[in-house]
Amino acid sequence: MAPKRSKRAFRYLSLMALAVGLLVSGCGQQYVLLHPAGPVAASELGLIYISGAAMLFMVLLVWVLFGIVIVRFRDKPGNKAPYRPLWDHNRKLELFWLALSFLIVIIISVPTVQKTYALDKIPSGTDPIVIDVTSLDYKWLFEYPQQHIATVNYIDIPSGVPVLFELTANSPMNTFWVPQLGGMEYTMPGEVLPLWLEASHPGVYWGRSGQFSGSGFVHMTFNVKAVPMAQFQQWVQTVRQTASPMTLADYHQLLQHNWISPRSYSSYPASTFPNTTHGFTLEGGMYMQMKNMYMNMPSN
Ligand SMILES: [Cu+2]
Repeated sequence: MAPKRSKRAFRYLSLMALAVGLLVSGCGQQYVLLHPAGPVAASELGLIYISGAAMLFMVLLVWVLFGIVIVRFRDKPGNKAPYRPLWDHNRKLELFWLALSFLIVIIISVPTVQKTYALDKIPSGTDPIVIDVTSLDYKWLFEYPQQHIATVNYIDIPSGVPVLFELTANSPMNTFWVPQLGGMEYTMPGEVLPLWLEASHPGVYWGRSGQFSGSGFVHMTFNVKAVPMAQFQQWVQTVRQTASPMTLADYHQLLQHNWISPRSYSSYPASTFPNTTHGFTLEGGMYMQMKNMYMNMPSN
């Protein structure tokens, strides 16, 4: 190729790379993770930015050094750069990049550990709304122990109030995830894990299972509708008055391997959610019983 043509090809290629870069960098509302709607998610986004910045710094540093090296040490007539084929190490340089790595690990880990512990506790002075979450095949069951109502595949929560989710599973493991409100937490048979989240403003926030759990996994989505407290109380009243109660038979229906549309129940049987202090009840721990069975097997 003639030098002039290769120069033109290079120019086209750079323009194309620039265009692709611009097209894919459009960060719209579909990237829910980057649009936190509550204090937990906002705090976690801060950590994502810190890690991202630290990684970007390293990547840019390597690219810049790479550029300098290929320009400066290129084998061309009149190049005055030193040629030292037997050079193998430099204590000062090694100390420098070792210190830099340590510094970056400290920059990432200090705020991460701080925020992880800080986010573990519900802000004091506020009474959270409690929602008991059970992941089933392939649906989400939400029980409100304070309001004595239950829903499937959707929840209403009051905005500006912390919500304490108590998470378990009566199915293989899943991950409870509402990206705009905060990070994921596992739902596991035989375990109850707490996770508190809060929506700062009214809105509808998309939630889903973050862990593949079988053929109906894709249907394990739910909307979290945050509304002002008065409207939330109103909704609870409406569910109590208009929905039908959940019987044990209904609960066993929910355990079937299928997927269903969102629905509400005016009440639910006391035995469905595992009692955290008294171990698992018969209805709450199908998979736990299996686990016990395996654990009690003779191990010879
Ligand atoms: Cu993992």
